[in-house]
Amino acid sequence: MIAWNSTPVPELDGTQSGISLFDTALQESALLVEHPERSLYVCGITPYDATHLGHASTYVAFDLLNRTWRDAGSKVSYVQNVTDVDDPLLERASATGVDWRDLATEQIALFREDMEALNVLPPNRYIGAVEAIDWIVPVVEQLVERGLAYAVPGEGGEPDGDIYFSLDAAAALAPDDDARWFLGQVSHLDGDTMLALSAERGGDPLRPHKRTALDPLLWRAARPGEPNWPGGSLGAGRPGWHIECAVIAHRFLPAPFTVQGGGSDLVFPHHEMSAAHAWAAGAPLAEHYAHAGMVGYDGEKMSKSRGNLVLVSKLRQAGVDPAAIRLAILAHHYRSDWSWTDGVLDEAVARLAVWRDAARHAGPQDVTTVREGVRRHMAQDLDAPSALNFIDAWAGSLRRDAAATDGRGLADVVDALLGVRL
Ligand code: 5CA
Ligand code: ZN
Repeated sequence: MIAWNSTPVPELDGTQSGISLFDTALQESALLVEHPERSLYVCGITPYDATHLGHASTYVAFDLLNRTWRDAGSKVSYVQNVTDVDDPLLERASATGVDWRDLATEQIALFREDMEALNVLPPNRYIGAVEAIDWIVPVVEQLVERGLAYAVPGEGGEPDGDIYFSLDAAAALAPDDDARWFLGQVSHLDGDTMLALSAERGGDPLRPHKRTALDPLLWRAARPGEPNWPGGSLGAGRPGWHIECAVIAHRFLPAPFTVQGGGSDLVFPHHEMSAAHAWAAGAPLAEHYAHAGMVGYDGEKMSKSRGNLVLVSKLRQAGVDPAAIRLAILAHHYRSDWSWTDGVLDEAVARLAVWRDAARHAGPQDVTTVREGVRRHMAQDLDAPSALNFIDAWAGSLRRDAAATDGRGLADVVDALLGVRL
């Protein structure tokens, strides 16, 4: 699948160093060891709805990590998926009477435009679930052969042959291996919370005949009216959600890769189960797990059913400068949960105007001061709000009689490190 266009990142003097990042699995900030190569997998969209501010905020968060690594001189391999076949997409398509493929194609196109407008650097590989089916099937077949996955009989008119992953079998693999996976490794949740979240987020803990309630689906046998693909010894069907990301990540990135990213709604079950699948299939998933906070609207969860989605494409159509949208997102720490309001956008518009004006009066010393100040804050768990405050303070104390410049030096710093175009 084609990603979106990349805008060249301005080259800056000096380098970033000593980057720390909060790791969900470790439950504390981890100092990332210096390395010339970094690898990142961020869970992509399920394309049944246009990009809302929550999605945008998650991709901007990991774009900051990408930019910070590049600023440290590392080469970054970045992979993102698109869940272009899954229950929510099929349900939305049939509810609105459109072909699921057309719905996905339309929403992916809009997402690309939104990402480009927000100056989010594209992944090196942008891979759809449908494209990945031929790679997923042999992995699931191998799990079945090794007794790590099993078929569940259908009931009440459902077909036989849905394949589930055995969490108990995976947890029992190589118990002496320090890098082994165990349930709760990523999320650290208790059993009741896991059961509740599994039911809420695409799992089926109540399905009869599973070995344990949390066992996730690896392969869904073909049903009438649902798309399906050949599955070799599994029979026709389509892949489960967690195996999609585990297989795509390991096909294109080292095992383990540096950071698995996504919104905090993916900690459990998605990243817990992807980590389990990867481990059972042969290698740990990621060295670190990082999660962006959830964005709501005026204090409520942003959701289609509440009718309160703030769409990036709608804001752009209304003439809002995408740099202001990005700046509004950056005013909140990537790990915090926050709410979009009109006030948040107004503040960002005002801040952008102040910065643009100040940039034209920035001399070489100002460029160095801002570059090093922003670098210092970004190295500490991508602390963009503090970086923004630092630039505000610099702009506020700038001598207005300073000779005017073309503003590029300062604009390059803000673009390279924060992705905001002045
Ligand atoms: N396709 C799967 C991931 S493999 C998926 O979760 N798709 S999604 O379209 O629902 O979400 C896309 C990304 O946006 C995910 O990383 C998700 O964690 C993040 N996300 C979804 N809603 C919000 C929100 N309200 N605030 C912040 N991030 C969000
Ligand atoms: Zn994913």
